[in-house]
Amino acid sequence: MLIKIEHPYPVRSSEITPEAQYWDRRQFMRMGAAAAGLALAGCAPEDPAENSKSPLSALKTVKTTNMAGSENITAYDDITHYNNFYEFGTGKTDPALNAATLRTRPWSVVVDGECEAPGVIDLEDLMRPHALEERVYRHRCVEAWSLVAPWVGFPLGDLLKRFKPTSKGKYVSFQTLLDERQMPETARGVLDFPYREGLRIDEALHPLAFLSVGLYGKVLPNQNGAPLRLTLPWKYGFKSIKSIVRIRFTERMPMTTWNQLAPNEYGFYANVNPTVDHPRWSQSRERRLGELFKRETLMFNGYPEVAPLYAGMDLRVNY
Ligand SMILES: Nc1nc2c(c(=O)[nH]1)N[C@H]1C(S)=C(S)[C@@H](COP(=O)(O)O)O[C@H]1N2
Ligand SMILES: [Mo]
Repeated sequence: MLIKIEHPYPVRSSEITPEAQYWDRRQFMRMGAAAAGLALAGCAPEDPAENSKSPLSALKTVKTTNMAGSENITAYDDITHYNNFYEFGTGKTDPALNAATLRTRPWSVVVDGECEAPGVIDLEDLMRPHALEERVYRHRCVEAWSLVAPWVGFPLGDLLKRFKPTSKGKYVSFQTLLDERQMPETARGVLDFPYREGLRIDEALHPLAFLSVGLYGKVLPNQNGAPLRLTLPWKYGFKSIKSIVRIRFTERMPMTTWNQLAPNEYGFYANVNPTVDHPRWSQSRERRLGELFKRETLMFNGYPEVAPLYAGMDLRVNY
């Protein structure tokens, strides 16, 4: 991001969870603890979520979709200890250290603007109509690190449609909680808090756009944006706003935090695009957390199905 801090990530390749192991684990769990316990004790695949001794509760999902091909799923410890969440500090390990002060219950979200059914809705009521599913997505930060994570949540569009956006609802804006008592770092003003993000309505309704409430089969850790965050796998990470308290339908393109701060560096669209460099560094390659060598960054982060959203647009201008 704007504040570029050199923070070489320690490579611990032993912590990579090969995809096969994660899926084996899911099968293992489906077999039932009683039968599997005896037969497979000692050779059960590692479960990084359990190894982390996460006290977070497990979430029931109806299906899993792997949207990262044969790529390894990043270790739970890496996904939860290398974060951007400036409300808890600008260092990559700060959110894991500091986000325990965030209170995620009770939690309510204001939905308003250009829609027929605005309201303040409690998180439980917000989630109730939605069956939770698991999506394995690539995530690419504008700072050129990346990861693959198994998120739990539901499609953003399913939620938005419940509020019946009107024909004037051409964009959706999102806002993060701002509470200095829970987020003491926000007093230092490194960003113009509250953190804000936005999407064009057709982007928000695209089936890939996801609202996450969990990670690795469990409730979302605070540092990853509990209790509710966007997950937009074809866009740079900063679009995936965390700890959302407000969703607003608007007629005009909304202001967003990074675009407002440095419009020449961070566009509104922020689609992952290896052919358009950041003014201060290349976007052609990335380093996956836990891996030694860089890999090529893919157009739309490897999600070409979103290309029709941008048909006819010059992606050099609309970066
Ligand atoms: N509220 C808020 N949301 C945020 C950020 C932030 O600083 N504050 N950082 C963004 C950036 S730059 C990235 S890369 C992702 C990181 O998500 P992760 O920590 O779950 O990997 O969160 C995004 N959402
Ligand atoms: Mo990012």
